[in-house]
Amino acid sequence: MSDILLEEIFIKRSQQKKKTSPLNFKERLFVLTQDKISYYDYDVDKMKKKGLKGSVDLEKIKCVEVVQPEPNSPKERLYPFQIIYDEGPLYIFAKNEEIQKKWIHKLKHVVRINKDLIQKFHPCFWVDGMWQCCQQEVKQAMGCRVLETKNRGFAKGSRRESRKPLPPTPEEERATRALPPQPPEESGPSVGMTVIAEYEYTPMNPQDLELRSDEEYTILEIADQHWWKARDKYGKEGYIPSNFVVKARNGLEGFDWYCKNMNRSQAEKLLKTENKDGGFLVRDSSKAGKYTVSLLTKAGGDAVASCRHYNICTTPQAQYYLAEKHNFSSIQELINYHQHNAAGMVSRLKYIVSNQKQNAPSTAGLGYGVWEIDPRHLTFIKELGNGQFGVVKYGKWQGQHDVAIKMIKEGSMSEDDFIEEAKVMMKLRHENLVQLYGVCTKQRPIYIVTEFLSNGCLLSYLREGLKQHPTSIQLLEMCKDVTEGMAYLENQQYLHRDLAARNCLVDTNGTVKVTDFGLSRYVLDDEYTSSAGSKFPVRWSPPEVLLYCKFSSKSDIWAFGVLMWEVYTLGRMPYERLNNTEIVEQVSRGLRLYRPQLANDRVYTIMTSCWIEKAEERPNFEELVVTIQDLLYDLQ
Ligand code: 4IP
Ligand code: ZN
Repeated sequence: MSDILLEEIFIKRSQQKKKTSPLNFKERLFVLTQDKISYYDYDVDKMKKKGLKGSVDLEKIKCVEVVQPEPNSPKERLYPFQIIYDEGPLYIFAKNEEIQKKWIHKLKHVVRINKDLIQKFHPCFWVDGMWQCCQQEVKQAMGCRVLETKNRGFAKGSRRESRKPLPPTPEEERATRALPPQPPEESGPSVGMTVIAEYEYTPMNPQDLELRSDEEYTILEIADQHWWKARDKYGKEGYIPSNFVVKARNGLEGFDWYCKNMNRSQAEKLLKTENKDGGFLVRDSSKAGKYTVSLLTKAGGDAVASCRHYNICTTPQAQYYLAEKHNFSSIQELINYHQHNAAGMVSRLKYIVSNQKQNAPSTAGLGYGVWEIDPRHLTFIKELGNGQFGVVKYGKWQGQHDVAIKMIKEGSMSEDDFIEEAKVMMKLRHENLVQLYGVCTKQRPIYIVTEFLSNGCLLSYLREGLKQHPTSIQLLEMCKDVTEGMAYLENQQYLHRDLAARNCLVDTNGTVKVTDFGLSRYVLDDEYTSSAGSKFPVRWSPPEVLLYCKFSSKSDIWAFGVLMWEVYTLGRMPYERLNNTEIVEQVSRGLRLYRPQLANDRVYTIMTSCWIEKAEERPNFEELVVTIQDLLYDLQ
């Protein structure tokens, strides 16, 4: 018998497998194991499990989701969820929201490797031959709502099956076609769309348009993914960086307290920097589509401040509330109320903390269509260090934009090849990649101009830069940042070839960004490029690279495993006691890095999955993002 993962008494609605089956609700003991969810008759007085009533094989499950309770439900049926499998939905009612969430989360986790997961479900019950949500009358009709969180996941060490939803059966197609058109799903940018500026943008070129934060703009042209042509409210037109604006979507973008894309540890960091009692912000929760209020308190006059995080909960009637049930129909009303009333929280929300204005993201290049930079527009402020290609300096572009400038030592790089490649690199843009702004190629030495990150290189940051002992969430978030940037590169089919903590940088918020991707191809130094060379990253390389120079996205994965080990050892040197020759020999014979003290088993399992001998059995970055996200979710 396999181990019990969860056990709970729930109310279950009869599944009415036959048209004549009664509709009734029975209390059953539910038991979740690795391969089944089973329900039993239960003797309440003796608290004893009796006969097995039914079960569902986990591999048959296609979806697990909440259900909107029916209007006027009795209080024991306020927290329903559904397990959809080939027989239809199995409706189960939890006692409270916490148990409901716990089971849904666990079930989603165990079924995420299933191959028939669906992307659409019915948010309401099937009652009397009709879906209450969409009035469809076919029980098998395709769901009318898209899942908030995508069904994605993977099985470690095994090949992942296709995640695509099954094509609809003819019956499902017929059923959906008879319906009125569905509300449009989340769509990409389009001409004519109205956006709101999240950041100020001062034109860097005559063709650019100034952005004033919180103002609306109309999109006129999307010829380039990073630079859109837009019109402001005065009718002025020009190019804007697409990542400075957001589609008016959840209606929160205009509020100073809303910090989109901010995670828990960044929020804590920002609140602690401001260090004001009652300082707060609203951020996206790690659960998609949800929001969290992060609040700093110096309760009891303590000098040491601490942060509290409150999830914004929703009632079945789509009302919002925080700690106690004071319900509001919008998040802004809820925040407004709690700015005046603590109502269950450690304090009221006294002081808005926002980073929107100070930290605008990087643009793809310095203005539309510009990649050759005039060196006269650069000022050099201080030396940051000495890299593979020579000196790196911190400076300003046009006297105001922070930049890092790599001055390429002559003879260290195959420059013509690199200059060609720079045009491709300029188009790579992701929050977790250090942005290439442009190059100065008309003089020698040539310069590479990139985004500047104030906290420097991740390796030194791990060794000396962390002010306090890092929390497990912080460490994992650093790793997650890297996987997100790398998943983007992987998606663009771009290899890094030298991923390591020394090739990542840390910004003011503690966000980690990957840098120097693909650059190793232009290095003119045999010690660095040949796997037998003294500068070759042997400690970050898998056996197939060490033995046959076979680079692939899976060799980047191996390197990521080593980087993760560097994070969890706070910057130790991998295989400290061995020299390069010994490493080649021992790693090909199966030696692996040990489990760092700060890494628990789940974290170490991720590392070791990156070091599977057979490259094709290692996960890819997108899968790692999901695994790490799940782990983070469990930690919060
Ligand atoms: C039964 O009603 C019970 O509700 C069953 O639940 C249910 O089986 C039957 O549905 C339903 O007819 P009576 O007790 O009035 O006979 P349990 O097995 O927990 O006792 P499910 O399938 O929901 O387990 P049908 O559709 O199987 O008949
Ligand atoms: Zn429906």
